[in-house]
Amino acid sequence: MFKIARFVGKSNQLQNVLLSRCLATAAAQTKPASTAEKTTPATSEELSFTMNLFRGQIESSQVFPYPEALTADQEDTVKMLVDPVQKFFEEVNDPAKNDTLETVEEKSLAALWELGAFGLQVPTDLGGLGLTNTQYARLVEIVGKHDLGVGITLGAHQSIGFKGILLYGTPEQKAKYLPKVTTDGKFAAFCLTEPSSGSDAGSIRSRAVLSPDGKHYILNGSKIWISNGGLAEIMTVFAQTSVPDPKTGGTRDKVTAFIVERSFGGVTNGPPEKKMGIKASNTAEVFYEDVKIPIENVLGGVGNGFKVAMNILNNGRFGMAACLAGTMRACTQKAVEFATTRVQFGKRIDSFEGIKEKLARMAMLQYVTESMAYMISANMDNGSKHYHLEAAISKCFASEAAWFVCDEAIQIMGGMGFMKETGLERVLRDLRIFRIFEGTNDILRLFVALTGIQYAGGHLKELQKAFQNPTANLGLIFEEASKRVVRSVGLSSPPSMDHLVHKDLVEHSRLLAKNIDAFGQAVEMALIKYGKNIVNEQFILNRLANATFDMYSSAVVLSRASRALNENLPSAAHEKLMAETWVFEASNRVKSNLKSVSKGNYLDSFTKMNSIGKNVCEAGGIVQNNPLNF
Ligand code: MYA
Repeated sequence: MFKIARFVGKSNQLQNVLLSRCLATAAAQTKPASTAEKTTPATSEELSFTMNLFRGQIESSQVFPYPEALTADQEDTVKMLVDPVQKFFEEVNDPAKNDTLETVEEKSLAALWELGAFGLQVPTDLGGLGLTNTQYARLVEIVGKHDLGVGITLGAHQSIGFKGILLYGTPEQKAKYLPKVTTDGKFAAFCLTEPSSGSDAGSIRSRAVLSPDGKHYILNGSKIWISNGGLAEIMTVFAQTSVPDPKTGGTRDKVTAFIVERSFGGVTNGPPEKKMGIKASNTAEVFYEDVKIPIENVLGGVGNGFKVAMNILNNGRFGMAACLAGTMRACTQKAVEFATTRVQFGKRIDSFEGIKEKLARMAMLQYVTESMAYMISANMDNGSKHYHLEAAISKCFASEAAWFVCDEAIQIMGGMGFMKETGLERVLRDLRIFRIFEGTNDILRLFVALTGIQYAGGHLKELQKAFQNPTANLGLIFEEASKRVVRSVGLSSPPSMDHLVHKDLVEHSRLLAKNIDAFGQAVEMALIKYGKNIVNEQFILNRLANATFDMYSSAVVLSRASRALNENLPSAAHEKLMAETWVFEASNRVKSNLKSVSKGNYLDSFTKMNSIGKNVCEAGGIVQNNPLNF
């Protein structure tokens, strides 16, 4: 997995030579200069904040200032929708009943179709509400506040089920299918995962073979754990197809995406799966037996299916953060209602510091998640193509934050929190899957780290190339060499973010700037040390990924709190407190993660954990007997 290795620098030796030459050249030619204002734009078109962290650079355009996303008209439209959606959840839908029945009640589904909730982003001329990502986020937040089972039914349908048609469909495909999934009551599903292919999405075995007359593909295979799999009439299905291989002159397998109608025949499904949570949503196995798919139903081009699948997932991930920001709002509200009325030891329990700390952490995690969700949706609305790493971070962050927040809400409520009638046990069960589906958080951490490292490796390669023709590349070599000399004599200062944040947050922005500088150096050292083998160093990669989560989240909240202060919002002082506290703690976590990827005793403990894991596997479980030895 992760063939990214091929992009990373060629050999350790080569890079060492390169760097020492850099130093020698610079020492001979320049005196130390400050890098304080260094915010060099990315050398490629890459505008992602997170991607540039891997080069130790601040690419601020997508983060500062906090993006304004809605025009006045768009704001009015979404405001008109907020009330009916809220009312639906308060008056029509019963999440506890849906959970017990293990299905969304018919009256709720009917009301959701009536509201247009199944086609939120479908263009209005095709029957949808034509919402932007930000408008969608605002409504999805309400869904997350009330019923995650309904959320998955809606999300599996439009966030991934027919998203491919929106993103890659031809005008004919859009005209034919989008009205069906928006106004005609036909459910959609995204069919990727197979029994032998979960995280390794490229290894699917379902196969579509072109018919001899070239008019159809014949699809055979099966998919598991498909959300809406038992309901869907329209499916985005991924299968291997044989494509010409220009390298060999023969053919090779590549994934292609297809729009499959149940009505084509040969499509069946298993019974609804019995699950821990999101029971109200339908999850089923789907089987394809000699399904005849017209060639017009190829989506996004033959052989492009892997990219189609990845980009559908990339495009929908911010929705999870928006949804879970709503869930965290609801959990926090429940905990606060309890804490501010419950008396123990003669005092309301919200007066105890232990409870205050819990509530503070819950509030900060909600703030970070919400800020990320709306920042990413705004960037997407503003036409950004550089949000994939941020979307992956938001998915991981939101799913872990929501789990923590719900768990702490239960803890604050004590025995009451554990009772079914409180409603939090259902939310906790529902939340568990969010760390697993749409790309496990473990895989997405590796995706973030390796994609960033590939980008940093690209920079080292540019330098290698520059050395092949130094006279033509003096500028690049000189800049890089100066940076290294300055660093080596301890005179460097991190790139400045002072001008990006409100003056009251400058001090905290400097903590982040220092982190970014140190992170860039740590990535470079890791590349030099491990070369292309970095892809196998998952202890290191996970810690680098965690550091990016902390740096991106810090930048996001500094940006949002700066906006609150600049606009003098009623919550500005509170937002400032949250941003300062978050950045301070996040900065310490970054330092600790960076220490652990370079210091011998940490690395030694990774080696030991490697052995412990191996021993446990070899023993088939826990290795030692209990202390009684029987
Ligand atoms: S659906 C099932 C979800 N499944 C997954 O997410 C699978 C996870 N696996 C992967 O993502 C990939 O297999 C990984 C790559 C990442 C492991 N964007 O050699 P490679 C490019 C763009 O590294 P592999 C579900 O759960 C890469 O650059 N491009 O690939 C439903 C390279 O390109 P090139 C990407 O080692 C749940 C090429 O692909 C990406 O095989 C229901 C090959 O790369 C990417 N991300 O593995 C949820 N990754 O060749 C309901 C790779 O050009 C929704 N590439 O260099 C709920 C919503 C919320 C509620 C809403 C309420 C309304």
